[in-house]
Amino acid sequence: MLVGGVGGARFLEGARERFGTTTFPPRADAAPGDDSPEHTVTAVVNVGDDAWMHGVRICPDLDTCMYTLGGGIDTDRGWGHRDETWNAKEELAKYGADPDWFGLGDRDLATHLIRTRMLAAGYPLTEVTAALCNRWQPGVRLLPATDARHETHVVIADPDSGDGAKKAIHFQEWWVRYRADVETFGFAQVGGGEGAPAGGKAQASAAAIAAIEDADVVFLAPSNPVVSVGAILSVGGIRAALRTTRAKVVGVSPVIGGAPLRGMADRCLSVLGLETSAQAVGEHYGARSGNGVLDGWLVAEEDAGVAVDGVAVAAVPLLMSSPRATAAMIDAGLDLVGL
Ligand code: FO1
Repeated sequence: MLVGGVGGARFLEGARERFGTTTFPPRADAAPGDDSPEHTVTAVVNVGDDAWMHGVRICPDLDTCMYTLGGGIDTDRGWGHRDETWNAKEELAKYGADPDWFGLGDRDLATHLIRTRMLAAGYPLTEVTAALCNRWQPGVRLLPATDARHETHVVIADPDSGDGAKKAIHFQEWWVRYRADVETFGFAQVGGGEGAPAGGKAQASAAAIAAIEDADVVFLAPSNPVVSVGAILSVGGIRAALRTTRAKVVGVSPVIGGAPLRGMADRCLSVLGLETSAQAVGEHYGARSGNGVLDGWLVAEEDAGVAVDGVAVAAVPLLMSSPRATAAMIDAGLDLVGL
């Protein structure tokens, strides 16, 4: 499953419901050939939202998936801990420490401190994530798409300059501080550095590539097609793995009847000059028989009639109103590609 944050976490709850719990990280005492489950669920998670703030490394989509599946998410916000407090955030603001617009919760801070300490000790993000999941027991494998930096930055008209100068800001500033309500010209992945070949762009982790290559089926969750799924597809090696895996690849439309379910997919699509429709997103992902990544495309019943060259399309209920409802969507995807 290629997933982003809130929508991705909800999709994973359905996958866990449908395929059963995957022990992750694997129990150290697992007896060889133990009664391992018939299926395992692996999520390749977007790291484009990740950011350094106040000296700690924050991984919003990995944390949203981990907290949601581990039962610790704040369900109203869709991100961060429930029962959260904001003392550190308030104290930082009193020191005038930037940024003061990001919701850094006290409980959440512990996750970032552990992650930052482990990264500083040289552990790759894949291993840091497994260590954090030891506590949360999400019931699916959570893998960052890459261990390298691959942040989404956004080119906007600089609100502080009168002459329409442009500047690049981090996705979190665009999303949280400006709510995307600023003239936006494009997205860029800022990456490479540690974990990437010398100065090159971020490469997918071996675990993420293996998860795609060894899969029976791959789903693109109904996450933001630009800054979540798109940011995963832009990691070196991911598209190639999707195009060569023996697994069938099924996408789930994040747009129902011309409107995105949550988040700002419409805003992101318009930046790329794409229409906010199940048709446009399906064509954007494209068919594996062409130069795209899809074998199947699930659209909502409101979008029946959508056709994408080279891609099998089915119109089914797409509201992830419960894990059972999402599991039914997954079954529809399996049927669509003959599994
Ligand atoms: N989203 C917000 O809209 N406002 C916030 O203050 C905020 C803080 C935050 C802290 C930790 C975290 O893991 C996620 C957080 N998010 C917040 C969500 C974050 O911006 C995600 O990148 C988006 O939801 C897109 O997935």
